[in-house]
Amino acid sequence: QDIQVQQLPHQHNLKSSRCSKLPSTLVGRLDTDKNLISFKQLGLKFQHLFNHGRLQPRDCQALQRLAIIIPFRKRWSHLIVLLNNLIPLLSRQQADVNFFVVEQSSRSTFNRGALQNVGFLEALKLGQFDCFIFHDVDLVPLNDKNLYRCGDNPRHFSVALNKYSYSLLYPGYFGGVVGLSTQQYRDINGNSNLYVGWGGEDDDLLERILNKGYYISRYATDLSKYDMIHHGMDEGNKPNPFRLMLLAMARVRQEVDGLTSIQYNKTFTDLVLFTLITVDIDNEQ
Ligand code: GDU
Repeated sequence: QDIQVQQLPHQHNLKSSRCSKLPSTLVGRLDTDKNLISFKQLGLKFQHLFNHGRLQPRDCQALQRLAIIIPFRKRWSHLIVLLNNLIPLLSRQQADVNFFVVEQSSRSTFNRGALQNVGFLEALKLGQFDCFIFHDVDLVPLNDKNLYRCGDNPRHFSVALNKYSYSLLYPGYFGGVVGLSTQQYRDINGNSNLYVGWGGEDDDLLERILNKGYYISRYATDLSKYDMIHHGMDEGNKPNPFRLMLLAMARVRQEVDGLTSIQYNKTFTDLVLFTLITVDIDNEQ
């Protein structure tokens, strides 16, 4: 059942000049703040930067309007650490952002690709976004010159993870944190909805991108470092035994499996720093 949600306001005051491509507020290399504060403290710490759930630069007009989509279930402590680090970083980048936490209800096996599709479709009902950044909840960027913006091709941001000694897992790795413009994500028909459980959906996304004639871009490794917050295997997200079989047919299914075919029910909760979209996914579609 849909709950009526207020449209997000457009730019709340007209700012004369465009923000700089490389703001002077950037500091470069960062350490992760792993302190576990409460959501209330988080809200109090950052609410002055937000207007109706939207983080915006004060004195200039941002270059792009971003939606950050976080696929989510039962990782509240990770979400706190992520927001506590990402909000000040994006503020220094002079980004214009709304955060959408897309939470899968506990009834079905986790489906990261489908959650990302829901985030994209629902965000666009609430505002006009140029750039979508799909962001795992446990990855914290370690350099604020890792600019959260979309380009002519889809971008892979999380290239070098502490877990893998800051080297790329494999050349075609496209998991973790990725950015696609609204047009790019539409062109590829989003993610596949068919990867139920852990693994494969990120490789499928790359297949869809390449099949539509795009390449992937990456920043230099030094800028693309992330801390992965330690976690074990989650309940309801076992490795998907069908993932390689699905991947073999990724390009064949692309037109009929994705944004155009997803079925779900959702509810919204508007919070100070993000919109929580709780979703029932039909994994049998
Ligand atoms: N997630 C939850 N709750 C869960 C399971 C997953 O919130 O119960 C979300 C989180 O955002 C999490 C993301 O899904 O960060 C990815 O899940 P995992 O962290 O369990 O997976 P990995 O750490 O192995 O991540 C890698 C890539 C992911 C994705 C995944 C395969 O970094 O982008 O491709 O493999 O599904």
